[in-house]
Amino acid sequence: MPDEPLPPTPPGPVDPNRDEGQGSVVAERKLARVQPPSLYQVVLLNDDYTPMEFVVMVLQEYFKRDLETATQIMLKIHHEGRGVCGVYTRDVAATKVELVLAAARRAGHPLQCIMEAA
Ligand code: TYC
Repeated sequence: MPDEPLPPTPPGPVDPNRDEGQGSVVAERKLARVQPPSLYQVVLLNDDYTPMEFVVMVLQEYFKRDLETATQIMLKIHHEGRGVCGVYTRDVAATKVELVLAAARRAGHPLQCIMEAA
């Protein structure tokens, strides 16, 4: 939970360098706030050879789209040249690109899949 507020500091002034005795450890509160991860969209590109059914299957299998949504996205790519399949953190997006390209090559299709900063 990155956005949860830190618990309140203990009451009274605390000198982090005060001598607490031999072997003691003083934990200083740091204002270390994590940034949300960068997001990437995975994009499919149109071509003249990959069958529509294969693209719909890819959208269902690798991007968890239902048949109707997958068909809509495929048709958008077909008509407009490209379409966003989903938005993910960097490693997840890169893995999806690799899996889609591997499946396309195995099936003998020239389908292109890329990722770009969202
Ligand atoms: N244009 C392809 C055809 O007519 C279908 C297609 C759609 C191919 C989307 C790739 O990313 C794609 N068979």
